[in-house]
Amino acid sequence: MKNKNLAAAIAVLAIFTLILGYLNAKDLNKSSGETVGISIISDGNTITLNFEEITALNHHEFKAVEDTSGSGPASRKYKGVLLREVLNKASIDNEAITAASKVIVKGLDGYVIALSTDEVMEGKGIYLAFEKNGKPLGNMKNGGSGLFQLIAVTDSFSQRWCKYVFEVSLE
Ligand SMILES: Nc1nc2c(c(=O)[nH]1)N[C@H]1C(S)=C(S)[C@@H](COP(=O)(O)O)O[C@H]1N2
Ligand SMILES: [Mo]
Repeated sequence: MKNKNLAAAIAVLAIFTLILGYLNAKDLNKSSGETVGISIISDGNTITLNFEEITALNHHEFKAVEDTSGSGPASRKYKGVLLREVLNKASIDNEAITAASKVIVKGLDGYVIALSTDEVMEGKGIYLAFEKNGKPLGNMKNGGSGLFQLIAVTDSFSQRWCKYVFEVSLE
């Protein structure tokens, strides 16, 4: 009887260890500068879409002027999906987007930007990009700006072009 209890206790502890290890590994992934997808938060619900689910949406090619600290302003060709369509994919319909007051986008390094729901609904101009000049954006770890970078096409100093996006929330 005693042995049985002991075996059960060990089994429970082993399962806890596995769960904690798994959660820790997920966090490690984040702090190492790699994202696997984006968490979409609305009304207290979180839906995580992975890279494949996001890039399976309609692709849009667009040109935008990138202005970084390293290079001056330069026109680049991007490929991405509309942020609105990503929200729709996460079961947030246009009505729910319009009812919110703003959309907050967060990058792994703590950078946070805000968009108005009007901008998001407009149907052009607010993208989650994943390719620049035909190449993947890369990630924070390898000196890139992805896997996804939020691009607000009309921002003249790239100030809201949030790199390393891991979370989008409606507020
Ligand atoms: N995640 C993240 N995105 C960001 C920033 C940042 O610090 N972190 N800086 C913004 C600013 S102010 C500019 S001009 C562009 C280019 O910044 P970079 O020169 O640091 O690449 O990215 C924007 N997006
Ligand atoms: Mo900037």
